[in-house]
Amino acid sequence: MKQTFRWFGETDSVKLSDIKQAGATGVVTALHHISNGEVWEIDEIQKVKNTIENAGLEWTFIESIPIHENIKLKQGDYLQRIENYKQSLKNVAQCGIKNVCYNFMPVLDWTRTHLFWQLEDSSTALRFDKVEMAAFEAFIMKRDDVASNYDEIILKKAEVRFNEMTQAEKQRLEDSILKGLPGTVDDLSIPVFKEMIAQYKNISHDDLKENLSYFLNEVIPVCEKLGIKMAIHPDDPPFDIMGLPRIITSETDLEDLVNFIDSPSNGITFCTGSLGANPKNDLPKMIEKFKDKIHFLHLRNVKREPDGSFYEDNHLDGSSDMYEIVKSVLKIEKERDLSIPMRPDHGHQMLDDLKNDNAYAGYTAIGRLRGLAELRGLELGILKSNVL
Ligand code: DNO
Repeated sequence: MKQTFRWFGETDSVKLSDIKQAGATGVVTALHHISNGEVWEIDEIQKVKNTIENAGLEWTFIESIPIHENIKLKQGDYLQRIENYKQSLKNVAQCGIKNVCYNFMPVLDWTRTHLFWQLEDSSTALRFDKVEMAAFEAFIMKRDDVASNYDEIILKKAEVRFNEMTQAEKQRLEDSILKGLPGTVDDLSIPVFKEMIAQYKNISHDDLKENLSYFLNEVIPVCEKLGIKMAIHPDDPPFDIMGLPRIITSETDLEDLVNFIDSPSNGITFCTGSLGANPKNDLPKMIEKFKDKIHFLHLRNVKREPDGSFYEDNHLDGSSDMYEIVKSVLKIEKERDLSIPMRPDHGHQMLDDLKNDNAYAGYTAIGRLRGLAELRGLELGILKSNVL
């Protein structure tokens, strides 16, 4: 696997020199200062690329060029937004970057209820608590149709939990969901958020899939000419929240995706954390099935709980068998005779990073370094033990 690390640019308290010390050779980043839907200009791309290369690293993957809501909704100025997207792809290719991650999640990108949830060893982790999510939707957001996403038992528990929460806990819940996780686009307020969600009122899962298919049929032929690989990130969490359709959550969804347009440019970011939160996903089997389509790997491990909640465990712990996952990856790499870019996704806030008040949730240096080091050791162990 090609070892990479995500970097959020000059504002990131994790520096490129830290990434180099972690032993990664590649950087994953984006032009975070460009508004969603605008063109990425060549000089802006080149500036970031030079900074990365001057630190002795390579810009391996763009994560992400975000998709404008009007494209997802296929409304308003979506045609212009698609043209902008194509132009950004041409510009990144001209700068020599050929790998692009994106997602097609409506309104919100990844979502958690706790950003710094304390574990037994005093490190902190990201957590998605289904009961608290239901409490947010029912009592903070006051969504009309909460019963469409949650059963009665969860809603009852949510009511009890909400009544027990302090004001500070309610604020933490709201901020965790709305204030924009690293890599997401906006900080949102409840009224703006509700307006954005309302736009999806009449959009079913099939409608959203059709809009994704339309978008891909527009951009993938351009990517093919440019030699760009697109890699969709699965929805996180992999089920509907806030009444919004989530369409990349399972093996069937990924099958649909690859069938939208058959092309080496139409691929997948295989995120073992997002897909692993759905107990029905057999990750090693899916890696084998989509072997030619996996262009990028996010390796992390969630610990699932019976009610659909989960938290992010250490990379080798949690509910997914990381040994089997990495073994499957190494098998397909051998068959394809290439190294797939991988990043240790998220990590606990631990050791000295616990003192960093500006830490990006999930993206502290030491927790990810631990993850990368463990995964690197696992890879070496598998390669040396002749089990492939
Ligand atoms: C979370 C990330 C996501 C991801 C986007 C890709 O850590 O994996 O924010 O970058 O969904 O577009």
